[in-house]
Amino acid sequence: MSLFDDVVQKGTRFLAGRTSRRSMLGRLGRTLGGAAVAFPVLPVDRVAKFAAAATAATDDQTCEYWRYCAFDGFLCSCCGGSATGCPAGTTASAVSWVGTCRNPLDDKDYLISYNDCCGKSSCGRCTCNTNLGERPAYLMGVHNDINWCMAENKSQIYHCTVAAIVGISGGTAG
Ligand code: ABN
Repeated sequence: MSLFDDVVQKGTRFLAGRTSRRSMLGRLGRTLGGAAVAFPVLPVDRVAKFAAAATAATDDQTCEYWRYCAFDGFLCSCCGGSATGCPAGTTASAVSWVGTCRNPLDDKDYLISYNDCCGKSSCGRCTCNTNLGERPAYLMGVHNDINWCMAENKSQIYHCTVAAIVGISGGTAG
């Protein structure tokens, strides 16, 4: 047996005599756990997740778009209109509800007016129900769970909903 083999064998026997398998596993587990905390795993995955959330917040055809924070209905931007414009053949309800949404691009709060678009059957695309700050019908100005086409409109048929900025916290929107 070479000297190297002899040293390794003695060292291994020494360790084996003093260490149980369970304590070895425990120590190994603690080392691996510590490494996971010190060097967080999957950094690329986290970056991708934040990037996707940021993109959604600025895409007006997703419910995550920042202006839709108090939304209830179908996004007109998916129904032939836009975030602020009713599709052809429909008109904006005379009565709206409002919400206050934070724009992630400037970190400011904006007053958003939501109008139902009336005159065609339900669009059925891009359902969105976010309801931030929404209240029951005793506070009509912030109540969204109702067909506002029923209020003083040529047609009472609901199609989709638009979201327009009407003010900024601490001033007015330009
Ligand atoms: N305000 C949107 C809406 C329309 C019809 C029914 C419920 C909610």
